[in-house]
Amino acid sequence: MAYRWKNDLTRADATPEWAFLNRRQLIAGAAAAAGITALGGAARAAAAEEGDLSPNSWEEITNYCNFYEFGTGKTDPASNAGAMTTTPWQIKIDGLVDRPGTYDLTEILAKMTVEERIYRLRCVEAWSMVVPWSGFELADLLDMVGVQDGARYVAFETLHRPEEMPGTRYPVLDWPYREGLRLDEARHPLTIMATGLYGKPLPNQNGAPIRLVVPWKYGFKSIKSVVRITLTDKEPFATWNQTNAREYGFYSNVNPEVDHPRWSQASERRIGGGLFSARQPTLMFNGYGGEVTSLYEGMDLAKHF
Ligand SMILES: Nc1nc2c(c(=O)[nH]1)N[C@H]1C(S)=C(S)[C@@H](COP(=O)(O)O)O[C@H]1N2
Ligand SMILES: [Mo]
Repeated sequence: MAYRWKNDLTRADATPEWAFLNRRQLIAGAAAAAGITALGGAARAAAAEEGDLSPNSWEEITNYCNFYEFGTGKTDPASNAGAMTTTPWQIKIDGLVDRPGTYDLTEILAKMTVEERIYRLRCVEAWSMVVPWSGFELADLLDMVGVQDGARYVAFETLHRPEEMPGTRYPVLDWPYREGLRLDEARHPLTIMATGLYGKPLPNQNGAPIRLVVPWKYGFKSIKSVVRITLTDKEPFATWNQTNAREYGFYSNVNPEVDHPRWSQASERRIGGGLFSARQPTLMFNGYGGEVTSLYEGMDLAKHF
């Protein structure tokens, strides 16, 4: 696997995961030795910045999840997702593509470049994490199947297997979970299909064996355990958008200036913040504005939220 970081958190470039861990241990050790209150302004600022740069722990990322197919509680996916069979895994790719078909994941992975990306994840519920994914660019998969001229959107579908997914026995959502992106969003180099976490295969509760990750959008756009990808000329069905269009837009770009009807989106609670766990300001496009603002030129982002 190639280790390469691109368009991720500042200063994180080319720094392997274990370097973060070591640096965090060093800071924790220094704080303990000096006594918390002895932390000067500079050290505190450095530690706060470190907090922003450090990925959340494996335990945090794999135990605090949203995956309603396994229940609506944050720890339900960790408890229940073990029942999901993920091998073999096939993805049906259809619609406006030159080479539609049902592809084995192993066949896809043989052709993709898997690399590590440390991304912020901002849930629409106003909590956030930093996650060291491994995955490949969705654009490469789209090139593999050949996108036809008329295609404007990409639709995604999660596995729907009630016998392994207890949450889908209840009409909480209109199963299967579905999501969609505009084609230019899907082709953006920040958009990946993730297959791993901390260099290990993706745990079931995080969307094994393959899930979408779109770091500048609210977490629910990053659909898990994908079994179908369809190229279309129309805006596709998106589960949360269809469930409540007033509260969840099709775009759902992270935007601190557009509040959810029931809560503010101006700040977020970083999971596992510990000592420095004060709410932190939410960044426009989750901090990826430099890369993605141009995708939305001329659009009213309060209207197309
Ligand atoms: N199929 C499916 N995908 C899903 C969800 C879900 O319930 N079902 N939850 C979404 C939400 S709300 C978030 S915040 C992220 C959470 O990803 P994580 O649990 O790996 O952190 O997954 C998204 N993908
Ligand atoms: Mo979410």
